[in-house]
Amino acid sequence: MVGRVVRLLAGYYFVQVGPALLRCRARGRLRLQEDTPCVGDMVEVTALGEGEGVVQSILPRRNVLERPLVANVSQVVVVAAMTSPEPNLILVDRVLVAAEVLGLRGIVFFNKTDLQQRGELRGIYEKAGYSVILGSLTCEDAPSELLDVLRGQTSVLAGQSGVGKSSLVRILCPQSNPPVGEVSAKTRHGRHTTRHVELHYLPDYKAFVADTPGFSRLDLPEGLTSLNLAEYFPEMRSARERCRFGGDCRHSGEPGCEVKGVLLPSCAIAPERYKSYLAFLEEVRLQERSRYK
Ligand SMILES: Nc1nc2c(ncn2[C@@H]2O[C@H](COP(=O)(O)OP(=O)(O)OP(=O)(O)O)[C@@H](O)[C@H]2O)c(=O)[nH]1
Ligand SMILES: [Mg+2]
Ligand SMILES: [Zn+2]
Repeated sequence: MVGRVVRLLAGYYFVQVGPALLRCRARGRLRLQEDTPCVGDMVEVTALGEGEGVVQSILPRRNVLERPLVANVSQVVVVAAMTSPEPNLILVDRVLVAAEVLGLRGIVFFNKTDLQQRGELRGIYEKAGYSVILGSLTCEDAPSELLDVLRGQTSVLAGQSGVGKSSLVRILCPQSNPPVGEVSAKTRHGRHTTRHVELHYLPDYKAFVADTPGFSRLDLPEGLTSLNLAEYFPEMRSARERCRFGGDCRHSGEPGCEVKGVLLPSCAIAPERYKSYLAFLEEVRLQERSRYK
C-alpha cells in the first residue's frame, strides 16, 4: 500500500496510511540507495502488524523543497510576525524566490496582529501577486482565510524562529500538540523550539501542513543567474520585454530600464522588494564571479 512519510525519528520513518500511522524501517536495498525517504515522500509500504511496517520504495517525487527539506509540496506559506520577532522581509523574499524557482504558490502570513498592526506589509506582497493573510493565533480558531488556502494542499510553513509556525499547527491539529517556545523578552528572538520537519495530516481539510524549524539565514536556491533572477520576482517579469535591453537587463540602474523608470516610480514594485532584489543580485553576481574565475 501507499502512504506518506510524515516524520523521521531515530532511524524510523513514520508513514501515514489513511488514518493510520505506521512506524517503519526502510527495506535493506532502499537504505543502500543514495535516495533515502524524506518527509513528504509517497512510499510503498508493507504492514507488519502492531503499527509497524517496512518502506519498500519511494514513488517518483513531484518536487523537493531543499530547505526546509520536504518532498511533494504544493505551496509555501511564509510565516512572519508583526513584531516579536521583528519581520525580516529579506528572509521572506528568500523563501518566496525558492518557491518561485520550484513553481510553487507562495502565501505570506503575518501573525501576531494582536501585538501590532502593520497594514502596510500587505501591499508589499499583494503587489507582487501573493496572497497575504494578516492575523493572530491567540484565539481558538485559525484565521479563516488561512484555512481556505490550506484546503486540499501540502503546505510548508517556513520562517524565522518564534513567528508561530507550531502554534498554528497546534490549532489546526490539536492532537499532534507540537511544542511551542517562548520568544526571548530581551532579544525578541525565538528559541528554535522545533528541531525537525514534521508533516501533519488534517483530515477535515484533506490537507498536509509541514511544521519546520525556524531559520535566520537561507541560501538562495541553485540555478539563479544575474539575468534570470527577475523572473522569480513576479512583479518584475513584465520588465523583460519592456526594458531597453530586453532580457539582457539586470534592472540595477541601466539607462532605459523599465524597473527603474516605470515600475518603481509608479509603485508597481515595492521598494522593500526591490531592495531584496538588489541584495540577491549582488549575491548571485559574487557567485558568478567566483565560478568563472
Ligand atoms: N501574542 C501572540 N503570540 C503568539 C501568536 N502566535 C504565537 N505566539 C507565541 O509566539 C511564541 C513562539 O511560537 P511558536 O509557535 O513556538 O513559534 P515557531 O515559529 O514554531 O518557532 P520555532 O519552532 O522556534 O521555529 C509562543 O510563545 C507563542 O505562544 C500570536 O498570534 N500572538
Ligand atoms: Mg516551532
Ligand atoms: Zn531593466
